[in-house]
Amino acid sequence: MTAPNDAPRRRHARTLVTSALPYANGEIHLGHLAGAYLPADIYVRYLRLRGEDVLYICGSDEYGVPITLTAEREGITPKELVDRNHASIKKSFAGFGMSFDNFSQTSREIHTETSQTFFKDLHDRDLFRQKTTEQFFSPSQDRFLADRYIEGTCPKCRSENARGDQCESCGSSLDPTELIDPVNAQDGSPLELRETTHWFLPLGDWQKQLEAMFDAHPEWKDNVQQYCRGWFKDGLEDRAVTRDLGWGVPVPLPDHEGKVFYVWFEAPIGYISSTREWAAAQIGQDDQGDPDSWRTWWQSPDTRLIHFIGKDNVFFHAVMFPAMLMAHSEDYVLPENVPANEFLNLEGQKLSTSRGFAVWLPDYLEKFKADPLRYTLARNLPETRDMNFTWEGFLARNNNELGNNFGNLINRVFTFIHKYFEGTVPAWSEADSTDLDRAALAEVEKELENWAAHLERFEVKAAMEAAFRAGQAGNRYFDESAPFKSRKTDLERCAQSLGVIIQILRMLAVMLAPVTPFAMEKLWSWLGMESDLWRGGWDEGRRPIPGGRPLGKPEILFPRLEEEQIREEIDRLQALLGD
Ligand code: B3M
Ligand code: ZN
Repeated sequence: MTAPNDAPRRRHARTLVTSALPYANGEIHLGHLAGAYLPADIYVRYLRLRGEDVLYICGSDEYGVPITLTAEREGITPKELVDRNHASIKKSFAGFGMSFDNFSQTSREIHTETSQTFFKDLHDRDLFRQKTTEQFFSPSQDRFLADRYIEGTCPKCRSENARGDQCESCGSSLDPTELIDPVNAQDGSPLELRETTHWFLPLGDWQKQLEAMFDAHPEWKDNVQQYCRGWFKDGLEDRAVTRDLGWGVPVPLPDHEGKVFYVWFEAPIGYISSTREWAAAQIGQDDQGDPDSWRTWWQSPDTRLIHFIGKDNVFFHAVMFPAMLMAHSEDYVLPENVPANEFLNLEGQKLSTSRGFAVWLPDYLEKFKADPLRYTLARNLPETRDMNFTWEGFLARNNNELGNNFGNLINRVFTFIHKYFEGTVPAWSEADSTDLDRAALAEVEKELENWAAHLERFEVKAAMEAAFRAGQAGNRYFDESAPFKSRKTDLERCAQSLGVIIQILRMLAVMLAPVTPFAMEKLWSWLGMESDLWRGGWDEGRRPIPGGRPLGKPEILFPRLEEEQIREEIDRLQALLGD
């Protein structure tokens, strides 16, 4: 049997996958996971299963005003704050099973150097424009203020607490100079307008090429295509790439004291820095180590670059960063796809981190395992519209789907074989198959193909539906072929049925591996598979397991959860809603 959809994928030699760099100003919550992280990890694990060359890059995004303010509030330095948050984010991601090849920090030296060199390349070829504008300066804090830290009266609705970027009362988006009586939002102190000079990337210069990139990718998701087509229609504007701030990568030019890169200029370059850091770390670990091997991943035309993001980051990944890559004097690859997800709601409401209305990953991991959350989110991914997470839904997915549909089947089969067949795969053969056997195997194989075809198109939710249907087919076959009955009447028939079910479990292990990797690594070893699941396990997963092979002793893979275990979580969220 030929593997599905090989042709389009094999044109590429390798795939570089990135997930949006999480902002190091707090913890990861479920909204983040469902947007840029879990779908990417599932996709990467799928490619590894297929034996493809893939590199999965991420890191924390550590500059910008909110971090300075949090650090000031806590009485620590910004570097202390981001180091602490980075460590904690990294730990939570590991607990959740995120399989990054490298997870860096933008406050590291390698990123300073990479982003400064990148800037110089464009600057020295005159691709930026310098402009002088007037911006609000706080004499009491001795710094320029970002728009959202300026407050005043809204010129449109006269509400008194409008922010410099927008008025929450009437929803108008504002320029801070439009505010009546603007003051420093933090301490109410007066402001002065001062002239300041900044560098801008004229995105309009790259619009034609950007549009050509979009034309070449009609398969990109509607949300990405539509947002960007809208911006092209209005005409792309110049975007500032520098700011007057103390916490950021310094602009590497003379007479630029106090100027740093705008976070959205340097953060995407963080993907490159993190790849360089990975390449440097390979030296000594493998003989091929070469500090320049990062170039293969970014500059070789047979690399496929995929950015997983939330929908609020579309502009920067589908327009701004590609324009920067086009502008660079070296040939960088452009994104092959930018799978952007919509938002995840919680118990029917918008997440709000400021109100504490969210579920944070470290809290979750203190009480529950990673697999059930990965599975529940994967079944509810906001791929084409906003989706909703509820604790009741989580309980139901865990008990009914992971527990009943998959876990029980696996457990019953293994226990039965250990009890009556000395723990080895019962003698079976394709030649001895009945119509029922053949139909069941064909159905599960079909779902395995559907599963792979969906993942090729970044349709993780649909892939999980195929896996679920395959589990249902397995259960139906177990009930209909009824080895628990034939054991007493026809031992050969019984052995044949169990042999067939082992083949079904082998395919289920493949389909569930990317979403519930902790449990499936166990099942893979119980099945006596020899290959590394994450280095081309797919091939072995497609080959029949012969009779006579010894099987491992099973344990419960997906323990049931009880209502009282989620009660506390529901009550905490309900209390917040009541406020
Ligand atoms: N840090 C995501 C966010 O906080 C942002 C992503 C950067 S990716 C280069 O919205
Ligand atoms: Zn207003």
